[in-house]
Amino acid sequence: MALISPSRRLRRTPFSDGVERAGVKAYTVYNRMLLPTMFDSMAADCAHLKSHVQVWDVACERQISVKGPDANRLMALLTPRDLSKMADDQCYYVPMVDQYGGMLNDPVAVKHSDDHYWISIADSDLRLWVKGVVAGFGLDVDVSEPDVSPLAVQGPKADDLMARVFGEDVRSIRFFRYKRLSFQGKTLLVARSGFSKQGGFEIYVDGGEIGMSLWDALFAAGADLNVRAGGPNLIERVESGLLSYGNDMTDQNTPFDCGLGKFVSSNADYIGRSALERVAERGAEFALCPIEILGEPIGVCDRAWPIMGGSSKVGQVTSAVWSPDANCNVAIGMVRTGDAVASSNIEINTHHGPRIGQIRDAFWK
Ligand code: THG
Repeated sequence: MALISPSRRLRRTPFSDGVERAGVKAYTVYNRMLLPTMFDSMAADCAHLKSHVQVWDVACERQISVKGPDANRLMALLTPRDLSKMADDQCYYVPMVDQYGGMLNDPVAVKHSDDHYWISIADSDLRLWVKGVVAGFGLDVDVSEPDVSPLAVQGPKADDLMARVFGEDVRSIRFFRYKRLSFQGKTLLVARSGFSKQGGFEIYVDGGEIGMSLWDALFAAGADLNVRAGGPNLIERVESGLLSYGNDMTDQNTPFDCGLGKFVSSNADYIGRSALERVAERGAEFALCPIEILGEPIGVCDRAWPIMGGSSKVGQVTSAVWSPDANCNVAIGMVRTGDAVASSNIEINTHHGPRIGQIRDAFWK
């Protein structure tokens, strides 16, 4: 593929200078912002992530701030997940659906208080939907995109690196909880979360001006930990079964299709509830599955690859990559549940040519 033309519409981040200095090799575009995806090779970045610590510019995980007396009511309308027990220092993975039960986004919600949340969004224009819901229901909530840019610190040495910059307090942050910790006189929200299964933190950098001093401080403190710049890694993500909105699911899928049924509460009262109740009754149409693609390392999956069961299409592969650790091509695909394909071989019409695939019952560990 040719290069992407830079322009003002394609937003830089507070960390872009550091990312460039670290020798970024590839970007993708996410929420109209640059998202670095590769620094060495995909495989080398993945191996490094699994044994050391990386700093990721994930500023493109933009925050939608919802603030006002009706914030709790708004959040409850937006997601089928029950938020009634969510604490003021907690983050929740929250699928969001439209009135038909179709997935609009799969953000992380960060609760400040009953009248203030951040919605840390995946790649879709969720803010417009949120504003529409506020208008339609006549809610007293202010919706904005603040200047808040997440910087992730991921990998097995993340605790050690973070403790050097933010103090020993970081070690006691529990999974999907946060603490407010100070850096150069500013208080930043630091959560134990992130888009990898290697462990780590996300720092919500409030105010772009301090972005580069934080970036530099992390690299200065972590030299002997072999800290490097990184980004969400396709190999690690597919091995771990972390879903990518727009790739693995769209508004044509319900949370049940995506294996996110455990986040659909039967107590909650949200937009799309009756649609999802009907789906729950009759069963999901699709199932998102780990799929092994046999044969040589496969090229990138930049369009849906039809999955054939005999002469009929039974699904599609939406993410695929060679995994050096699994020693096979690992993939994620949506397969029609009515078809008895689970144990048998399937054919995948990749745009690199046809391949045999096997549906697996678990992701690669
Ligand atoms: N961090 C933050 N914002 C984000 C992402 C993130 N916004 C965009 C995108 N990533 C949203 N999607 C996901 C998908 C999975 C997870 C987080 C965000 C995730 N899942 C865990 C899992 O599947 O094991 C935990 C889910 C749970 O049990 O709560 O972490 O990464 N700020």
